[in-house]
Amino acid sequence: MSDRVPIAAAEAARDPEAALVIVDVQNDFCPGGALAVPRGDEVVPVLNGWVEAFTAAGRPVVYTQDWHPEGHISFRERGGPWPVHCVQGTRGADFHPGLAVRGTVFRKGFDRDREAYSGFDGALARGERGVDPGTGLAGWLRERGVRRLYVGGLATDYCVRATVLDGLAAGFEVSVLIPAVRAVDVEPGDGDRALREMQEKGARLVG
Ligand code: VGL
Ligand code: ZN
Repeated sequence: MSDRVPIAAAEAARDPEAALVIVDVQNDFCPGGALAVPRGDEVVPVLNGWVEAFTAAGRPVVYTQDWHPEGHISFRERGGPWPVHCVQGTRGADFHPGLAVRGTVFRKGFDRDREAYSGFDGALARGERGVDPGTGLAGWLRERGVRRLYVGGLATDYCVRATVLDGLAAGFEVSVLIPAVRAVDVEPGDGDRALREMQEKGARLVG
């Protein structure tokens, strides 16, 4: 963990209506993982600075976690686009070991027959393996007076995109932390196109 908080993070954390949302910084999305995002691990030190700033200021920090059962509909064995990844309780589903995890976890994609890229489709993590399906992200944030979200993580063109667009649709002001996101880029340019789309729909690109 860096001992110096980047000034932008400290400034954002002074906003009493801000929260930090860290999307899917999990082993399977980092180099060596089952669905590795190129240079995905580079977001870790950047995000740790933001976690430090938000924690110090007493602002909420939320982590989303891709959390699939075996045989999930998104897996190739079921005709989906992805290799088996982020299976509940496996090392691949764990957060990157270098990530400072000091906040509240929302899990998503736990329904075997439904894809869920967005953190807003998630549910509050409960215990080692479970979720509390009654507690979703939007309500949890509103209960804490949050109106502005700072979002980083993996991957720009899938779960970051979906979380940002749902956050905007739910009425939050959303800033995307450009140094803290990386794309899968199944097709070259997917990540850049996703960022442009987020911006067109009202997100602010920062950093
Ligand atoms: C993601 C593909 C499949 C993501 C999750 O976190 O962006 N991408 N599952
Ligand atoms: Zn997934």
